[in-house]
Amino acid sequence: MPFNQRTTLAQFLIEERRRYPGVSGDFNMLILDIAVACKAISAAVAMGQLANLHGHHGDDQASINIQGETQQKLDVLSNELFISNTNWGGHLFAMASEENDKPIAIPKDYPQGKYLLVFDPLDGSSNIDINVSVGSIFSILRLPEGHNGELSEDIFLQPGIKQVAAGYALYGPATTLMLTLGNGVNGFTLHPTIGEFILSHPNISIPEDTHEFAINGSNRRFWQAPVERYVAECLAGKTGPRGKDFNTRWIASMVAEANRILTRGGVFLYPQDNKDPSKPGKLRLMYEANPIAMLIEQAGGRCSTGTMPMLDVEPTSLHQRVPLIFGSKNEVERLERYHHETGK
Ligand code: AHM
Ligand code: MG
Repeated sequence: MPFNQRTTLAQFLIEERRRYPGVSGDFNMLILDIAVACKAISAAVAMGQLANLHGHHGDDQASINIQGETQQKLDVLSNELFISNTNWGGHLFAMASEENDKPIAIPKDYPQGKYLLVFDPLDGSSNIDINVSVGSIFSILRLPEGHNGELSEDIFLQPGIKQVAAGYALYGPATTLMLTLGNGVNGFTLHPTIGEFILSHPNISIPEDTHEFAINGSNRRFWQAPVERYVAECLAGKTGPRGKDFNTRWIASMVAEANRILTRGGVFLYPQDNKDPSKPGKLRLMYEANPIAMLIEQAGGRCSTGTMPMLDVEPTSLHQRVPLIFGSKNEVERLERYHHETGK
């Protein structure tokens, strides 16, 4: 299709906004700023080894983030790009990132706005050095009514159902942006020479059934009964209780798994297990599970902790971890049923 018949991200946002007369448009500018951050990160990731950005941050003395994980050089750069491309526009009151222990203030030189931006600047970054897809995840919340103007962690602690928008950019063979403004999910592909995100996947809908599931099988000895049962039944294939063969997938890059599921269905599990009782799952609620949950549910899929809908979880801290199950509706509902049946 010729370029002049394509819808750019800016055009898409403006046309969406026209449906709600009287809105300020601040929000559109924020999404466009996030898109610029993602393009900058995409460019850095695409340089690969040539940019000398592979490996750990801090030379020989690798630095460790709040999660206790080693920061890659590209984690640090991506975090800086996310912050510097979104903090100046006057849309945000504050931000929070996977890479920062505390909330991030807007510099005094810039006006403050009414939104909060929560993000994981480079998800799946253990995959950078091996040239496997990584991505950036973001969630937008409103500053709570009647806040006292103080920057504290508390203002971010809102359940996922309150998200105004969410999305991710995936830096794969093509760079794509999946976006929900609370009215379905639309996918955009970065045109590499024009430098615009172009609407390529309108109104995404996840098939209700699937024969693909993704879980890190190396944790099997720690799984709890409902997950053990679900996986065993899938692996039993055609002659087992499910009566069909399943494929397994594990990319170790959640954005890439989410993208597969938004595109052709499937189910992803990073459940609570018995490995470390202090950690209820590996992935983080505020900037991994919640934005993915909003996208998946807006596309007709389902996202759950196993025992409750993800979007209803009341957060207690910015970096809290949560069991995460998402994907094709009938599979996630089955997993929820198994959890309820075993009282887990
Ligand atoms: P990260 O935010 O530090 O990159 O960690 C999150 C990633 C997810 O993208 C992925 O699903 C998971 O960690 C992989 O975990 P594992 O190393 O257990 O396979
Ligand atoms: Mg992450």
